[in-house]
Amino acid sequence: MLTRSTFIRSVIPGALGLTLFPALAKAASGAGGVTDGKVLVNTSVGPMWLLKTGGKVVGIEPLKQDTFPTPMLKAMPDRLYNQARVHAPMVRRDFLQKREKSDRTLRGTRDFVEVSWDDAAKLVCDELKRVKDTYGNGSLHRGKSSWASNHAHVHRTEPMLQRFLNGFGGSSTFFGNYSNQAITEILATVGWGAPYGASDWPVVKANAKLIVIWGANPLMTTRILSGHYSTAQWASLKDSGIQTILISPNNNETGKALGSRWVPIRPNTDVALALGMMHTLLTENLHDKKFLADCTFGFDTFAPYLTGAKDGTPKTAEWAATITGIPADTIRELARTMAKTRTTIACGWSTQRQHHGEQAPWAVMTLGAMLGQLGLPGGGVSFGMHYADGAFPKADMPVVGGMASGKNPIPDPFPIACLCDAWLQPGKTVRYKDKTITFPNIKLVYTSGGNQFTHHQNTNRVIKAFQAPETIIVQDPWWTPTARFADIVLPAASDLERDDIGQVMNLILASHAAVAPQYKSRLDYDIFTELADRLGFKDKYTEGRTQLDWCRFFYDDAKAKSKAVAMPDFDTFWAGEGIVEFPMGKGTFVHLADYRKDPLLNPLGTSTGLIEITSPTVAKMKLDDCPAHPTWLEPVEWKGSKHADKYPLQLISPHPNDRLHSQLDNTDIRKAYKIDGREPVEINSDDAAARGIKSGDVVRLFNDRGQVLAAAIVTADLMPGTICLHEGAWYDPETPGKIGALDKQGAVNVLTLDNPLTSTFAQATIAGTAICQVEKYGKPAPAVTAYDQPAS
Ligand SMILES: Nc1nc2c(c(=O)[nH]1)N[C@H]1C(S)=C(S)[C@@H](COP(=O)(O)OP(=O)(O)OC[C@H]3O[C@@H](n4cnc5c(=O)[nH]c(N)nc54)[C@H](O)[C@@H]3O)O[C@H]1N2
Ligand SMILES: Nc1nc2c(c(=O)[nH]1)N[C@H]1C(S)=C(S)[C@@H](COP(=O)(O)OP(=O)(O)OC[C@H]3O[C@@H](n4cnc5c(=O)[nH]c(N)nc54)[C@H](O)[C@@H]3O)O[C@H]1N2
Ligand SMILES: [Mo]
Repeated sequence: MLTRSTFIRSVIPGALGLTLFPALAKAASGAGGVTDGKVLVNTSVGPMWLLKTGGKVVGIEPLKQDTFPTPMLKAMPDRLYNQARVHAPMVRRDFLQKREKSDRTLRGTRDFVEVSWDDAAKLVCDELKRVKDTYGNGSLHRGKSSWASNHAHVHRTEPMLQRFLNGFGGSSTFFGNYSNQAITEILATVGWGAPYGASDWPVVKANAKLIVIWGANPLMTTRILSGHYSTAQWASLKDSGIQTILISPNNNETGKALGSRWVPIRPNTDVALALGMMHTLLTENLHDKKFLADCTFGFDTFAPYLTGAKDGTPKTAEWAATITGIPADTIRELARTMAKTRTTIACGWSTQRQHHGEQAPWAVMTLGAMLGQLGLPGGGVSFGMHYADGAFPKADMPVVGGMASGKNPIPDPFPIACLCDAWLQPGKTVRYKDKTITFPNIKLVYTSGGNQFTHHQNTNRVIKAFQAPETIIVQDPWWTPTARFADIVLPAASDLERDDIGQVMNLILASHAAVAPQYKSRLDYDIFTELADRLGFKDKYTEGRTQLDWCRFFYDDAKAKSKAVAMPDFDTFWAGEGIVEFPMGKGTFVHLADYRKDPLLNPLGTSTGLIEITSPTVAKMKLDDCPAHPTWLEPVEWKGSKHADKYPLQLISPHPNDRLHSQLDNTDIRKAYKIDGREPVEINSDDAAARGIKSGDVVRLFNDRGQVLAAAIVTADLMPGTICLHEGAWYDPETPGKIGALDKQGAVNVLTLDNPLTSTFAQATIAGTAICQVEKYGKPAPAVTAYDQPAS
C-alpha cells in the first residue's frame, strides 16, 4: 500500500530532489521568480513544492507537513504544459459570422477560429450588452463552476465570475450543488445541519471499536484540497485494532486497503438495509429508549412503519434482504454487533446522490439514534469523515478570507440539477419544497471553471440544452468537452500561474505563480478586469487592487485576527518560506456531545430543536416523494424497475481515484489506470462470463439515453448485477456535436439521468441511479481524441 515514503520515492527519482533543487529559493514570488529551485503552490489536490529547472516546472515535491501526499500531485507539470491547453482566444466560425443567428446545432463540431484578445474581449462585451439590453440581466446566466479552484482565496472561479456578472447588474443563477445537496437540505431540516460534522480523529481512534464505512471510499475521497491528514488517519486504521466494515456495492480501494469486512449491497437500497437493522433493534429490544426519549422527536410515529402496523409491511431483515441482496442473518447480525460495540458509522455522500436521496441519510441518522451512541466518544454517525480533511482537529488559526461575489439583484435561482430543464424550458415552473420556482429566460451562458459535459447527468440532453442559448462563453485553461461546445473560448491561466493565499490543515501558505501564464492565456482575474473595464465598472470589480494586493489584503486581515501565532508581515511571509504553521487542535472534540448532554440547552436547528425521526416541517409540505419519516421508496431505475429486463445492470459512478472529476483526465497520470487509453469499467465476473467479456476487452455500455465505450476489468469485487464506471472521463463523441453519438472512452454521464431528481424536497442530482446493458464491442474501436486540439 502507498505510504508517504513510497510516494516520495516514486515522485523524486534518486538523489535528484536534494542535489538539483537546493533547500529553498528565496524571494520566490512573482511569475518566473525562480529559474532553478522550488516554488510553493497550493492546488485543489493539495499544496506542494514545484521543482523548476531552466525556468520550467519539471517535478514536484510534497510538503513535509503533508501527511499522505496524493499521487495526483505528480500530474502538475504535465497539467501545466498539457497538449489540451487552450492556446489563444477562439471563436466558433459560424458564431463569428452570424452571432445570435448562428446555427446552434453546429456547437460541438469544433470549427473554431483564433482571434486576438482585443477582438475576443470586444465580442464578449458586445454579446453581454446585447443580451442585457434586449432581454434584461435575467437572460445572462452564470454556468456552474465549482472545482476549478475551491482551494483558492483570491482566484476562486465561482465568486470571481459572480462578482463580474453582479457588477454588470446581475444574472440568473442556481443554488445547490452536485456533491451533497440532498443530505445538506434534509440534515438541516431534521438533524444537525451541515453534513461535515465529525468527532476529531484522536477521539475516534481512542474510543471506537468498530468503524462502519457506509457508501464511502475515504482513502480516495480525502485526497483533495488538503494536507491529507484524514487520508493518513484512514490508512492508519489497518493495524490499529479497530475493526472496519464496508457497506458498498463494490469492495472499493478503502475496503481492500484496510482489509475491511465487505458487505455487498445492491446500489440504491441503503434505506431498506437501515430499516431492516432498525426492525431488528426494535423487535429484539436493543434500541436505546432513553436516548430516543431525551434527544429525538417522532419515534412513536415511525415505529408503526417499522413494524408494519402502518402499511402492512413489517420492515424485517427478510424484507430488507430481498431488496438489498444482503442475507437476513447478516442484517440482524450487523444490528446486534453495532448495538453491542462502540461504533462510528462513517457515511459518504453516494447514497444521497440517488433517487429519493434524502431518505438514506435520514434513515442512517435514525439508526444512529436507535443505537443511542450519537454524542459519545467513538460512537454515532458522521457524514463528514470521508471528505478532504474531515475530522481534522481544528487548529487555533484565523480564517483567510476570499473574493466576495457581490449582490445579485436577479431573483429566483433554480436548483442546479435542473440545468437542462431550465435551459430548455424558460418560464416553466417546478415545485421545490412548498415553493414554486420559475425558470429564467436564458439567452447567454458564461461558464468559468465548470465542466457541464462531464459533471451534469444525461449528456445527450446536455447537448440539446447547449443548443438553446444564443451565446455560450467558456473560460478554461484546457479544451474540455464543455469548451468544445462553446461559441467563445477564453484561455484562462491555471493556478500554477498566479499568486494566491492557501489555507490547509493548520497552515497558511503563500501560493506563488510558478511561471507566467502559458501561451496566450490570461489570469481569470485579468480577463474579468479587462471586461469590467470595457463595460465601465473596473473599479467596482478590482477595488483598485492587483492580484498581489488581494493576497496581501486577505493575509493582513488574517494576521490581525491571529491569536496563537504572531504571523510575520506580508512581505516577509511572501519572500520567505511562505508557510505559517499554527498549533494543532487538541483533538478532543466529540460531535453532538453537548447536544446529548442537554438537548434543551444545546438545541439543533430543527423545528423542535431535536433530532427529528418524524419531521413536522417535512410533514407540512405534504410531498408524495418525501414523506414525514425515513421511508423506503423504490428508485425510478434499479433491479426491480421498468426496463430492467432490457437494461439489467445497475450503474454506479463513483468519484475517480486519480482525478478530481474531469480534472487531470488529460494528464499523463491517466496512464496509470486507463486501458489502452480508455476509461476502465468494472464488471462482475458472472455478468462478464455471461456476455463473453474478458478483462481488457473494449465494451459498449448503453441504455435509452446513450452509449459509451470503455475497457473491461472483470472482478469479483463488485456485486453481480452492478457495473462501475467512474465519473469525469472527458466526453469524446465519435461524431462531434451529434446527439446520441457513441462516446469513445467512458464518459459515464452519457448513461445517467437528470430527470426526475431526488424529490421535490431537495431537487438534487441522482447521478447514482441508472440502469444499462453492456456488451463486447465487436468492431475495431475508434481512437480516443478527447485531448487533441480542435481543428482550427
Ligand atoms: N480522488 C478524488 N477525491 C474526491 C473527488 C474526486 O473527484 N477525486 N471529489 C470530491 C467531491 S467534489 C465529492 S462531492 C466527494 C464525494 O464523496 P462521495 O459521494 O462519498 O464519493 P463517491 O465516490 O460518490 O461514493 C463513495 C463510495 O460509495 C460507494 N457506493 C456507490 N453507490 C453506493 C450505494 O448505492 N450504496 C452504498 N452503500 N455504497 C455506494 C462506492 O464504493 C463509492 O466509491 O469526494 C471528493 N473527493
Ligand atoms: N455521474 C456522476 N456525475 C457527477 C458526480 C458523480 O458522482 N457521478 N459527482 C458530481 C460532483 S459531487 C461534482 S462536485 C461535480 C464536479 O464538477 P466540476 O466542478 O465541473 O468538476 P471539474 O471536472 O473539477 O471541473 C472544473 C473545471 O474547471 C476548469 N478549471 C480548472 N482550473 C481553472 C482555472 O484556474 N480557471 C478556470 N476558468 N477554469 C479552471 C477545469 O478545466 C474544469 O473544466 O461533478 C458531479 N458529477
Ligand atoms: Mo462534489
